[in-house]
Parts: sequence; C-alpha cells; structure tokens
Amino acid sequence: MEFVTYEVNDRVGIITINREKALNALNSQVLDELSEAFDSVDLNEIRCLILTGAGEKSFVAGADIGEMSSLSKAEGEAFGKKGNDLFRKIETFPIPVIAAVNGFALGGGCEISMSCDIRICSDNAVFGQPEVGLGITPGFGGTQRLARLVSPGMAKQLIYTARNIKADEAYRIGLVNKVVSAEELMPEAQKMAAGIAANAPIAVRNCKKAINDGLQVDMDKAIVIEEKLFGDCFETEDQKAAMANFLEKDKEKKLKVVPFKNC
Ligand code: DAK
Repeated sequence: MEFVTYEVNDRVGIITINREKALNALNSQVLDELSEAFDSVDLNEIRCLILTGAGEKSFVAGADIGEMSSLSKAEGEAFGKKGNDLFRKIETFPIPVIAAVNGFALGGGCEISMSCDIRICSDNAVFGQPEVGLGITPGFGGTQRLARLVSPGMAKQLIYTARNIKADEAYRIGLVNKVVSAEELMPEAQKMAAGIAANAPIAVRNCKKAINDGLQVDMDKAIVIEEKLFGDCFETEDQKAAMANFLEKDKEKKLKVVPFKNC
C-alpha cells in the first residue's frame, strides 16, 4: 500500500495514514487502502487498534479538496459512500479502535476520529468541521456523530460556524478523552491499548457492541441487547477462568486469545 502502513506491536495493531505531503488528506486511494488495512487485521491475534497520521503536524486535514473539487454529483455520491462505508467499518469493527490524533483533525479528519471508540490527542491538535465554508455539509457522519458525542447545541455551533477548536477545548466539550504532549501521544495510546488488550477479549468486544447497538434504540430494547451480550460471555473460557481465579484467590490474570469466530 502506498499511503497506509500497518504494524503489530504485541496484541495491538497500529494503522498509520501516511500521506504527509497533503497533511494526510483522505483521497479515494487512502480510503481504499484504509479499508484494506482494517480487513487485514488478524482478529485472532489483535485485541485493540490505534489509528494515527504520519508526521507531527496533521492527523487528517480532511477529505482531499483537490480530488473533490472536480467531482460530478454521481462521483461525489460514490466518494461519500466509500468514506461512509469505511467509517462504519471502523465504528462497528469488532475490537476497540483508538484514534491517536497528532495535529489537524479537520472535516473528514474529525469525522474519522469520531468513528473510533476513543480519541487521545496531542496538545497541538486542532479539531473542526469547516465544510459549510466549502459549500458542503459534513458528509462522513459529522452531523450525526458530533451531535452524539458532544451536545447537539455544541455540535450545531461548531458545524454552523465552521470554527476550529484546539485540544483543550476539544477535551472540555468531551470530544477527546485525553490530551498529552506530542511526544507522549503514541506511548499513551499504546499504554491504553495494552490495558484494553489485557482484558478478556470477548467481554471487551461485547461491551463495544452493547454500547454501540444500545445507543441506537430505546432503553427497554437496549437492556435486552445488553442481556444477550452479557449472557454470551458465560460460554467463554475467560469468564470461567477469571471467576475461578478470583474464587481461588489466584491474582495472576491469564487471559486466552479467543478466536473471533467464537464471539
Ligand atoms: N485536501 C487536499 N490537500 C490538502 C488538504 C485537504 N483537505 N489540506 C491540506 N492539503 C495540502 C495543501 O494543499 C498543501 O499542499 P501543497 O500546496 O504543499 O502541495 C499541503 O497539504 C500543506 O498544506 P498547507 O500549505 O495549507 O499547510 P498550512 O500549515 O498552511 O495549513 C491547514 C494547514 C490544515 C490549516 C490547511 O491546509 C487547510 O485549511 N486545509 C484544509 C482543511 C479543510 O478544510 N478540511 C476539510 C476538507 S472538507 C463527502 C463526505 C465528506 C466530505 C466530503 C464529501 N461526501 C458524502 C461526498 C468531507 C469533506 C472535508 O473533509
């Protein structure tokens, strides 16, 4: 792949968007390669992913404006679908995905970070949805995910004004989980990912599914979703071993890597 790299560090996979010259802007090729990178993740081995951008300046400076500028209506729709399919793939990916936001996260960059489960950013990060200034609406789920992550009023303010915000404000409104220095960004993301990877993999996956699916329905239905996914954990070796260890006062936690198909 030309613009995306994938590496594995223990049970954590790191996907890096590597198009630094264009501040990691998302063109069709980057979207295709990202999709391919997610498809290549070995879910029998990897328990958490980190998504980041190459360089120190930008996570993703948005969809590629050069490519978009000449799109016809039909091509624009196809481009939108490519992005939306990828972002849903990330959002519903069986294992958690942490966005390590290393600079600009504008437009499609802010949107791709919001399709991840958790956002950690460097103190030079800048978030924003500048689309209305370009004559379009946020088209990769920005109107939907931002309104769900922060308050609807705050999302409307950011989107209507197209104002960029810095890391500290993004943290204050709940858009990011944590702000660290640029040097600390990847170590911090890896530390969090390793912490997630140390927990029972089926339980973690079921938590992601329960939260995601539950948020789409009313509380009565959400509780049923939770019950089902809670019940599923009782078929797993991790649940049996972890509870037996507790009862036997065995403090050493040894969780198995359970194949995806058993989920
Ligand atoms: N696209 C293409 N190239 C970009 C880019 C982008 N979004 N952002 C930056 N670059 C390129 C610049 O053109 C420049 O290239 P060269 O001139 O060196 O060849 C290089 O990256 C460095 O950028 P700058 O020289 O501008 O660097 P500065 O430090 O001066 O400024 C900046 C950094 C991030 C403030 C500035 O580059 C900037 O404002 N970039 C654009 C940010 C932006 O507006 N992003 C939102 C894009 S709109 C859709 C769904 C979704 C979308 C669209 C359609 N459908 C459903 C159909 C999403 C839309 C968006 O994301």
